[in-house]
Amino acid sequence: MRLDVLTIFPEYLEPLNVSLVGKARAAGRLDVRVHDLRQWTHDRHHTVDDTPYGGGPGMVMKPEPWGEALDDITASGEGEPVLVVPTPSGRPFTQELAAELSGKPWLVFAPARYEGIDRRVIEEYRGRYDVREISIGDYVLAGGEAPVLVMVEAVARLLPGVLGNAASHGDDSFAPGEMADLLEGPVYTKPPEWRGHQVPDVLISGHHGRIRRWRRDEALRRTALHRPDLIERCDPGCWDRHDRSTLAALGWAEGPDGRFGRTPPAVEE
Ligand code: 6GU
Repeated sequence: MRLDVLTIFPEYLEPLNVSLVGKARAAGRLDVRVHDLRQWTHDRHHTVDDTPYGGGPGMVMKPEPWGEALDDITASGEGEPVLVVPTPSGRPFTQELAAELSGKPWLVFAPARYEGIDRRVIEEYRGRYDVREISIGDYVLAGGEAPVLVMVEAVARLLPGVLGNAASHGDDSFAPGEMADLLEGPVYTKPPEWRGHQVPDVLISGHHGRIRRWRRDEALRRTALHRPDLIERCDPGCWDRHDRSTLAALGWAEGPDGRFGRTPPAVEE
């Protein structure tokens, strides 16, 4: 997979040389190219921003450097890239979207600073490429570089051969499978006792069926506590009999449609 990142802070992308992504690059599975947007400016001050039309606070990134840079970068490869524009007003980045992007041969990231990029840049490339405006969560960052790091890590670990053990992402929170739609529960390693804290007996029991059940119960408890919206959103097919009794014991009420809710369903008069 080829990844290009176009930014005014190339040094912000240094973490792409480290750990999982760094190793994927070294192994030749990822071709990452970071570009300094200011290379595509022509004035002495390498200006990339200007005041907003219509007034208001902050500055807006000028269209010309982005246009010239994106034209050069996209002309330098084969086929059409997916253009990823990180923005808090984009659609949410999810595991599903990470998986979709991991199947693309070429991603070009365009992280902005200031109040964002002149809208005409998105309009221009919408006509030519698959353009995705993506947000990594409901909070506001000062620029799109940290979101690029987040998205690249989520995508890179899904590439074949990047994560050492293929089973490692099977039980990820948000990955499909037996634990689909549940957060991951706690994990333990040796020693069996540490500062008076014990590893749960069931994990040492060797009863694989009971271990799986316990892990699922823990995942359910944690999801109910931290992400009740995920429990409510699950269709009735998510839950087996044991899950239903676990949820009931956690104070959840089963509605007539088999979905669970935090409060008892309203009763018809
Ligand atoms: Cl992608 N960019 C910025 N600046 N802030 C964000 C974001 C992106 N996602 C959440 N907050």
